[in-house]
Amino acid sequence: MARSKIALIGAGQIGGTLAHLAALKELGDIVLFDISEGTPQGKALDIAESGPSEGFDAILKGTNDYADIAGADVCIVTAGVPRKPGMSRDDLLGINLKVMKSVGEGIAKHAPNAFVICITNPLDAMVWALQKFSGLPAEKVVGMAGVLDSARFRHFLSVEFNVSMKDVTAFVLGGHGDTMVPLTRYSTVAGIPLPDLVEMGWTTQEKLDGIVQRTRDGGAEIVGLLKTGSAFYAPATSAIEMAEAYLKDQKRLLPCAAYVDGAFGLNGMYVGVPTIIGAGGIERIAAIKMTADEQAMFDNSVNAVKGLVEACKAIDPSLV
Ligand code: A3D
Repeated sequence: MARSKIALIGAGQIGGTLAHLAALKELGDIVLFDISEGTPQGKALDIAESGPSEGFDAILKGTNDYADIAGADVCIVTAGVPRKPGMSRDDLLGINLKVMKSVGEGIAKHAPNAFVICITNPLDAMVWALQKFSGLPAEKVVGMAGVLDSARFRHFLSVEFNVSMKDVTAFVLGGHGDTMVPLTRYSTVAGIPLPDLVEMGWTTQEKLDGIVQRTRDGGAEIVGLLKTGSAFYAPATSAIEMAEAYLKDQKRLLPCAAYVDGAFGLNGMYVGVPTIIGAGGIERIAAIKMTADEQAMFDNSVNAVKGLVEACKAIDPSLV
């Protein structure tokens, strides 16, 4: 059977890390695309030269020509600009919307059957625009955010409880911004929900509230430390988890920015919800029950995403 083909649109910090991880995991052959001349070629060659030591079999190619992504099974989009200290994700909207137009057209022309994972911020609005610009089926275009936000939450919780990260599950839903919704009731240590762990005296409500807030600010914390850009190792790892779920038909239940039409009372919009990812792309949305408080937080987040989508429509009236 031929190897899968993974196209990475954007060969910056996340794009390069994605290429490295995809090669190490032998997910397929890899094409790195970028408008910057030399960057994708240099990164592809550098990673290919790590192959003999690592012992992976993957062909890596760097390119500035969309024709090279032809037939890709998965496209992961990081093209655009990241945040600098003092910027919110929403400040990136105008410039990255233009980038989504060219990327959407490139994918539609050369890789229309791909499963497309968008990472470019502001995430929920950019994945919505990318689906519109590409015209690909909504179940094949998805945004990566919930896996990362949940991983951050899981990491902080595993440190707080001094337990293996493997045993911590967590759910962060809603838009990928300050209004994201870490759901403590659905987050557990090996099945024990966080509110029970508070009752058991493993932590206090105050500490848990602090961890929830640190999760919401997780991206900004890294931006503040790096000063030159935003996180890239964990974002790349999260997108690879999603790509692998698709390529291997794993039917993983992962929180992703998916097109929701009907569930959660939403009428056709992208926002972070629990999804099943398998060979069909987004195969199912898990419409979990929320308490009135959780629903209010989720609605607040949904409204923030709607505002960004309206801002996109105002900039580009072709988006309806
Ligand atoms: P960076 O290292 O700057 O890489 C972006 C790359 O995009 C650069 O190499 C650019 O040359 C390239 N690029 C710009 N315009 C185009 C274009 N029209 N076509 C193709 N390539 C282009 O950024 P990064 O890799 O650190 O981050 C990429 C994006 O991911 C940013 O928008 C970040 O805000 C976003 N991001 C999202 C998350 C989420 O959890 C959703 C996390 C971290 C970063």
